Amino acid sequence: MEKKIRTAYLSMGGNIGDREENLRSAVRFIRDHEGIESIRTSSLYETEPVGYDDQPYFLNICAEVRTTLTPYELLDLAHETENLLGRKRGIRFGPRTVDVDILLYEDFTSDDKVLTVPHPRMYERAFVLVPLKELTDIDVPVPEDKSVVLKGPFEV
Ligand code: PH2
Ligand code: MG
Ligand code: MG
Repeated sequence: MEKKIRTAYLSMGGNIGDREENLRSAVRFIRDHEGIESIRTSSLYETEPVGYDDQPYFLNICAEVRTTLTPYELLDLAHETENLLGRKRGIRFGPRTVDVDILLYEDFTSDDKVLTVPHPRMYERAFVLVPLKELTDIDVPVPEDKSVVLKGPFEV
């Protein structure tokens, strides 16, 4: 049976090492997966850390993927991507090479131990909403927020 193609939105960010190159590697790795039909990315933003102050500024982007993966398979791919880039789990909200979060997956919702979609904190975070707004007309409140600064186009 042919698999249906779904649209999902990801948030990606990091603040350790070569931040931009880490995001590029992450996007390439996701793009090259057989379950990903296409990926479209936002501009690149430099953002003030949220949740834990004593750490470097982040680079953040959002991505729209068209995928045949289920939400849980997409989550596995997000974790594989983080592992590839050597992410070590440490302080909650603390420094990381790359974090890949599922924001939205069509009209799918879940709130179990493994996956919460929509992402529970996305509507509070300018570093998510500002790049997300570039990719979709869905109704997201976009804060006027100096904590998020456009760095320019993001090219993979
Ligand atoms: N991710 C976090 C916590 N804080 N702050 C910024 N600016 N960007 C992030 O991607 C980020 C954060 C937890 O995932
Ligand atoms: Mg996160
Ligand atoms: Mg995460």
